Amino acid sequence: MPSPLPLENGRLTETQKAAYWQDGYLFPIEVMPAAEARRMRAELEALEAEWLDRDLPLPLSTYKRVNAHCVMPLAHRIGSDPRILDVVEGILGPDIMIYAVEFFIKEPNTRHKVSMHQDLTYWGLGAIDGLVTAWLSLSPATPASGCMDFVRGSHKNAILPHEDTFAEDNLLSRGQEVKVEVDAADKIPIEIHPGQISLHHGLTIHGSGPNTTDDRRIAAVIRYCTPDVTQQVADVDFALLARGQDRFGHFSSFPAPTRNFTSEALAQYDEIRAAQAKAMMSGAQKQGSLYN
Ligand SMILES: O=C(O)CCC(=O)C(=O)O
Repeated sequence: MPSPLPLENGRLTETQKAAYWQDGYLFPIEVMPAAEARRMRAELEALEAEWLDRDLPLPLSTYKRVNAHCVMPLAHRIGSDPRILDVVEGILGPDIMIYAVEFFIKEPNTRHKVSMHQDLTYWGLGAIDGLVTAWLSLSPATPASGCMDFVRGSHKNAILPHEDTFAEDNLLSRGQEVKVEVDAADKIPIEIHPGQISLHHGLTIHGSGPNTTDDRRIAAVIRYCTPDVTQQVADVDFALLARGQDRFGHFSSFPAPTRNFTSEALAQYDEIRAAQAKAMMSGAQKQGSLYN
């Protein structure tokens, strides 16, 4: 198991920051005790048990997978965690917005995978440095459970051509796959354990394989950006200020949820989903729901 990087007072050192900009990723970074991450998992699983058979407008899996921070206080709390923000500040600086929080879950012994892709391809935000993903492990992420694989230095590319596969076993919205051959030897497995995060740049080529273990592989995935980032495809976009100041006003804000799936939050969710769909599905051959 790789040893966590030594932080200085919970913050990245200059060497670690340089490694992020050189490689396009950084891991493993311990942001909380494993026991605390396990409690978050238990909280998520209690929510799943309580809400799976309730009459929500969309499947529960959609709310977990896309913009969970709009409707689930747990997701917003994770995105606002000062220990994660202290680390992210070393990459983005003092002004930090939460663009999205998603729970990426692979059930035990399933085929689901994530094809190799660059995150920024369909978000309408351009090829920017001002977006970083913090991927918090709530259960062990190992090669056997389908941890992510990163291609070192690939964030130095522009947005590369992608192909939509809409493959049923792919967890991405369009089953998008970068149209370059990635050699198996160039895939760095990002093994991390509960309470640890990895960071990756929005242009880093990455994906993940199936979960071949008997446990669920669960991650809380937070996309942070700087307030100067602009939505270039959709008419409007949404993000919440987590730290510092927003001197630009490029993103619309909304109230953070205080209870699970309130009717106000569900209506807000639909508005955000409709706005972002314009960027997410732009140029897709097949129209359909954003995620399932
Ligand atoms: O969780 C995974 O396996 C993939 C997640 C991913 O693609 C991302 O966080 O950008």
